[in-house]
Amino acid sequence: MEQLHQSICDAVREAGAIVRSADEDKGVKEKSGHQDLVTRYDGAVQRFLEERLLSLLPEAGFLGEEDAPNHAEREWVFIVDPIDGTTNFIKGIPIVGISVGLARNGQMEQGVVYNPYTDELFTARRGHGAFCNGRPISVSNHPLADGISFFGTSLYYPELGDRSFAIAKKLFESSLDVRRLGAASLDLCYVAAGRGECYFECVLSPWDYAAGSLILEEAGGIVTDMTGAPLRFDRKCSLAAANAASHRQLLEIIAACGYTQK
Ligand code: LIP
Repeated sequence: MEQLHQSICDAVREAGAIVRSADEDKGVKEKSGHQDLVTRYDGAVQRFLEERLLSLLPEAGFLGEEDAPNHAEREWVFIVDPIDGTTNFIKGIPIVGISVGLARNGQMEQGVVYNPYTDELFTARRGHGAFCNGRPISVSNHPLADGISFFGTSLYYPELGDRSFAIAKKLFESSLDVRRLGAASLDLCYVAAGRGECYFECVLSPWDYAAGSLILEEAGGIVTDMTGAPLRFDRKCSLAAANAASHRQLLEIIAACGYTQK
């Protein structure tokens, strides 16, 4: 498995070169609405990764953002977001993650998230810890009051705006400050590296959090849905992630904002 992990990291770094090579004409199109955008590079990176990853583990299935599932019922499944933070990518904001998770029977076994602009490769294998560019990382032990709270706006679901900002406001009042990065995979990795203490988002797809959730857990953090239940990787899910010192308080703040279940 270690050799497979290294080969996955090599493939993700190569995919990073495709993202960095992007020219002005990114071929932007709308998907489900005006705020749900995709570029020709999202598809190109996904096709590159699907071919490379399935050549490394032919018996695996592939679940990627930009195409229909390819045998996602199999024992092993790659769960891939080719360009997480597509709106950032379109706008030239260098907060973009290439995210590859490998699940076995619905449980994450490997996670790789790469930001091609900062050249930061976040990695984890279950039971082997979490790393950034090969150096061990771990969550902070700061309580929320001394922390940074990351959050997501679930921008493809405008009906969730009031709920997202109500929780974000409570977190703003309960921590040093809030940050909206725009890429769930990097939000999770930044909490894993102790750059922030918590992150929530009302609804995400498995490819947004598959790899990052394992990296955060292997760094000593806790990640659940917003009611405290285990994450799902077979359908959309809310997300509440934090270091051990802050997770309970995060769930309490979410509940205090009247959040029960999507
Ligand atoms: C994005 C997530 C972000 C979320 C957006 C979108 P995409 O993923 O990373 O956290 O707020 O709604 O889901 O679409 O750029 O891969």
